[in-house]
Amino acid sequence: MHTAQPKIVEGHLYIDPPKNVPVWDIDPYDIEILKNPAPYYKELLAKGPFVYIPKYAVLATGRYEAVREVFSDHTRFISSRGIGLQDFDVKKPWRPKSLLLETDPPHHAHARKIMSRELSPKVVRSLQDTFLKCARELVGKAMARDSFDLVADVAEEFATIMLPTMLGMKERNKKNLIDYAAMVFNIVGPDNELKRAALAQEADVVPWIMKSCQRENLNDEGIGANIYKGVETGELTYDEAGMLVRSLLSAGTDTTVNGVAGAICCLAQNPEAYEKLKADPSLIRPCFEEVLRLSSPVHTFYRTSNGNHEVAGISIEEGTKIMCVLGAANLDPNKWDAPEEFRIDRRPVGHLAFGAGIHGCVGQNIARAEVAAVLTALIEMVDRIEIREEAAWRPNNAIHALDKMTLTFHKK
Ligand code: OVV
Repeated sequence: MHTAQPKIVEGHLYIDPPKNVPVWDIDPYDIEILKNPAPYYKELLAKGPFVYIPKYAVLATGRYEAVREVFSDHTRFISSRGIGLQDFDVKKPWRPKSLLLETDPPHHAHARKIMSRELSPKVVRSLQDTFLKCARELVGKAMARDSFDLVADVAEEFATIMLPTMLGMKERNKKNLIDYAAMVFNIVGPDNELKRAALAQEADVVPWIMKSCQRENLNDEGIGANIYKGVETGELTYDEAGMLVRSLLSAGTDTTVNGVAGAICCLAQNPEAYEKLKADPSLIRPCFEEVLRLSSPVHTFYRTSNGNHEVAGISIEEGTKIMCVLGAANLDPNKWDAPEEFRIDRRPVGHLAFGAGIHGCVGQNIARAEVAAVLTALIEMVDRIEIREEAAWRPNNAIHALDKMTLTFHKK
């Protein structure tokens, strides 16, 4: 006699559509949707707090209130089973789980405490001059050219110079950092071309990343060495310290690239906003919050329901993967007035670009300081941003990523 096997879809348990939830026959990972998600976000928001997507057997939400509730309740909606489509209780993860992203309390709190300390406001302040110097150099170089690519020449350069500098990495390898980031974020998606291409790169990229996380490949001055100090005090094992450094490489590259690129892209597309920013530098920080709300560099992450729970009157079965569409939540008209408008003085408190709850981005103050440095350099030096070739998008299963945008910086 054989026992019935549970049905598995995309590495997680199959669930039937819950009662009262519209079934939506769509592939949110279709390349065209990943490149231009706005119409999909609109439809998702219009359909109600949740939809069931049969292709992946998941519940999806883009509504601000529902996404916030799921993200804020780490006891019901957990991360240790993975923040992508795959359930780590069903199928083994592709890499050892992150001690930060893919854990729950109480383990999570220990890693989080160490990382918050190493990325504290004091650390951020100590890095400000370094960020500004690099920003001025890159803006200057871009300005000296007739035209340049915002992504490759400014955003990727900035992120992959600053990350190794902060961490104290002895070797900088732009390509490996960019490729690893693309892998990590594509792999949280479904078994599509993007995920398969990412997995195929493993042998070329992962050994270098793991090597770079080792103590001997970090100098004595950076955040990396500071994390390893926890080994001496007995707060961490050597391997755990390496894993926390790995988290910074995983989470600190693509997010920063798209934070920087997103900011300059929005300002290029909205010249009146750029004029306003030049006239009032105190808008630099609110401007970046608005860029984050409008562009949501991380567009989608999941949680897994660890029991039978209810959100917005909908029953959610144990083992359900909940697709939380941050990009849609940041455009929800129930939350934001004229959500499609870029208003640099909006001050969009509560946007979900950095997530929410205990897993909210631990590097967010670093990100803010980095982009503030870039925008400071920009308004000091650049009078006008001209678009030579409009933005093209690089499809990714979790990142709304700019691929290329050709610009000219006109000197002040
Ligand atoms: C992709 C990502 C985001 C945030 C954290 C991590 C990875 C991690 O590896 O800890």
